[in-house]
Amino acid sequence: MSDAVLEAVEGDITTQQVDAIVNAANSSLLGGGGVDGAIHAAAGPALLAECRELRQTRYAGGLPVGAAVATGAGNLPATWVIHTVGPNRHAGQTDPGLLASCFRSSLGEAGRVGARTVAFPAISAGIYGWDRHDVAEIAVATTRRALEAGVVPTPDGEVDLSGIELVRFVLFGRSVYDAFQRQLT
Ligand code: AR6
Repeated sequence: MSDAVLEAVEGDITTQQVDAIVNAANSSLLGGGGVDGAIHAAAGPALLAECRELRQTRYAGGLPVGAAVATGAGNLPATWVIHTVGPNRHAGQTDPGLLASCFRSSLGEAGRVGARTVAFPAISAGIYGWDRHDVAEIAVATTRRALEAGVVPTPDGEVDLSGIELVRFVLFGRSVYDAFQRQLT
């Protein structure tokens, strides 16, 4: 049984004082709009340089939907940015398992690097067109299940999540915040 705290706050993920923030990226890892654009703008060029390096090495073909990878965080208060690619509903990616995988894989990366506190945005609830209620339900249920299991399977083996003390969902706007808060109470 995990005693990690799960909470929702309304705010900007780029200013969070946590060990790792999760980025709702795209497969290119080279930036975009929404929270991805905000994170790259606040982190500065060091983040983009690390992402370019990943594209030349481990993820030459791009980061797959549902996968996650951690980098440093440039000028952000966080130590790590964990990039994940949510399913794009506008492109027909409607499988909730892909979205659940984003949360699970990101927690796995957090565990792997040793992050104790992690902030998530509402992955896929913006440009990628998912309903905020569906995102909130999948995010909270998947996170609870992974923390209770205490481990997540990853392509490189099982990762221990017992060091994670806090998962904070950082939501832009009242309606998304309310959707998450409903799942947490
Ligand atoms: N802090 C917290 N949440 C934010 C912030 C912020 N600074 N900015 C936006 N949001 P989106 P997606 C919210 O579109 O749907 C990018 O171009 C936003 O209001 O950022 O996964 C990528 O490169 C919404 O509730 O991500 C991809 O191409 C949530 O974050 C694509 O968008 C997610 O919205 C990914 O689309």
